[in-house]
Amino acid sequence: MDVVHSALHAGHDGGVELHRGQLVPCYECPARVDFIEQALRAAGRHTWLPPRDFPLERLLDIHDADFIEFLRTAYPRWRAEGRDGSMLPSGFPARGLRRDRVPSGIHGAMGYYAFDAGTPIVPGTWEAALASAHCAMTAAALVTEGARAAYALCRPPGHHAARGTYGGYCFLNNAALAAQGLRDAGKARVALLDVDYHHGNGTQEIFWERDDVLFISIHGTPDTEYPYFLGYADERGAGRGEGYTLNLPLQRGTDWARYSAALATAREAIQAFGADALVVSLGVDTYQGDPISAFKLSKEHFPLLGGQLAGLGLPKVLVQEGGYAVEDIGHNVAAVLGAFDSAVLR
Ligand code: Q9C
Ligand code: ZN
Repeated sequence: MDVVHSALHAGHDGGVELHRGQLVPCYECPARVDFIEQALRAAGRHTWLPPRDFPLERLLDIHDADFIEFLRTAYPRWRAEGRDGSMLPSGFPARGLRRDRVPSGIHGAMGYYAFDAGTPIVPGTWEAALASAHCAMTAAALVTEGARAAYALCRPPGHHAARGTYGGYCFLNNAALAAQGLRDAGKARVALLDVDYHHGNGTQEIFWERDDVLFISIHGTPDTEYPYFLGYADERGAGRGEGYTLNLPLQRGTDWARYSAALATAREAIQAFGADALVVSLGVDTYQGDPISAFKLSKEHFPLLGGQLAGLGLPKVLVQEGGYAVEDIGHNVAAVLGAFDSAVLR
């Protein structure tokens, strides 16, 4: 399978996050990519490609222009105040506060565009996020040019990033950009299946009112799990998009039996939709060893997950999202991709 990868991810490093009341090194770290790369190179049947370049305007199909401008200039603005280290916000426009104007100061602006204090911006963040988005867009281009499947080794991840907000370690919505790329190249109906442990709130928001992209997410219930404020089963889309969002929230402790039942429901919905292509937001933080998640999938289940996805028989763009059990992330990603490779000819 084609693997699209950029070394620029490594510049997004050294950040701290507010985690359960403490500042800790960000769980979303460069070593994640090193372990994935190692495992995929050991598998030996992948073609490694750099991302292509795309005009900045392509981001504006998915994100607001002021948000892109904020991300691009955020760290220099922080530096201009004489600060270094991680940029983190300390206040948000919650209920009762104004969100009709963006404060001119960097601290207020950060709170306006962020929705958590767990997503540090550091000097290399913008370049890394842009390269990550380009990896996903390149993978989509490869599929529109005839590849049966392509994998974007995206870091930072993307599915929490919405039209004009960032959080959950995500800045640009890589999977949404890939789906848009498929649409622009003539795939009429695109299914986007999010199997990351956390609800893909950003992707859901972006496609909420669209009927050309079906969004399905299987995730830990927001009643107890991040991002807490989106991802319930009664969220089904609006306007033309009504019925084109499907949330399958599951309890903490969910095992493969329950997980695979939700996966079967997702597969049926993708088939009923009549998708021409599939984007997978591939988080492997459903793994039992994940330090910030609570599902019970073990190593033997990732080839089964891959087989279920591959068996849909559609052109597929796989986009890396979460997975924080760093030592095992490579094994689990390679297990999913391995199943794709053996099923690709079917
Ligand atoms: N430090 C992805 O898997 N952290 N994002 C919650 C606050 C947010 C996960 C605790 C977890 C986001 C792409
Ligand atoms: Zn996640």
